Amino acid sequence: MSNLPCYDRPHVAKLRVLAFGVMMGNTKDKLRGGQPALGGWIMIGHPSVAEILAGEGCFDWLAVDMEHTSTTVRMFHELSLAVKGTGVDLLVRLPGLDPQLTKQVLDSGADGIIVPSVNTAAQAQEAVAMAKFPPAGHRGASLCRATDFGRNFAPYYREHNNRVLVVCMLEHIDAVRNVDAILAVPGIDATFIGPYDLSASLGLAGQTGHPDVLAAQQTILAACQRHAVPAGIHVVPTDGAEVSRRIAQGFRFIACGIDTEFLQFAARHMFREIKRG
Ligand code: 3PY
Ligand code: MG
Repeated sequence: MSNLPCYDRPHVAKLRVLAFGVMMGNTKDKLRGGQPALGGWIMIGHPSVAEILAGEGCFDWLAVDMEHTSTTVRMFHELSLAVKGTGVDLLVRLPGLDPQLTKQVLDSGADGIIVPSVNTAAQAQEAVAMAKFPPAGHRGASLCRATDFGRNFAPYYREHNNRVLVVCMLEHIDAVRNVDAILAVPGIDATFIGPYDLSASLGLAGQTGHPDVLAAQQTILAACQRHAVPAGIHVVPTDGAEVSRRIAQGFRFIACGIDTEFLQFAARHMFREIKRG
């Protein structure tokens, strides 16, 4: 594999131009500065997957999916070790509003949480509260890995509430209806549209390009812009041009595919080339 930074490789050159000069760095700082923060999605819970993706030097963040996989807290801990020192923020998509699991993944080294199906302001408030230490929230304090087993307790505790990333997924038509109330909740660092669940909630499961689904996405995007909360979306099939289009549309917190999709895409692409001769 090339040691060149990914932006110096031909296959990502277009992304560099269209992505407003994105450089790897701190996700939260980029979002605060109005810059796109590009991520990858980890469904295969092996540390090598995290190590390979982080080693590409392109992703601002990687999210470990604990909603739709069998990934355990112990596996997450190993994934966190695999990206240590890379500068990539490691996030967890939780299975739901789960304060216990939130404590465990943050204690193991997660830089933030992505909470699925936030449909009401009360749910958004709980999403923020479970990620933060008192008085802002109710995360418990401990001498866990995140604090370097206590050696870094005081600075970690002091800086955590400001540093932790809280992303609320808006992926149901109820969330679209309540979007202004949800976005009025302080402490949401970004929203994130799940196009599949959003389509399913409209009775259009999987029809992510249906005009009603796109209209719901647009309502969320416009509301995020009104409330100055970075809007996010999951670009599921591997498609750099679509990522660039979403950035141009105004999205800022973007998942650029999934590890499983990257594998399928590369295999299909290769066999297509072989067939073409
Ligand atoms: C969805 O499309 O519903 C998702 O959750 C994508 O992450
Ligand atoms: Mg979903």
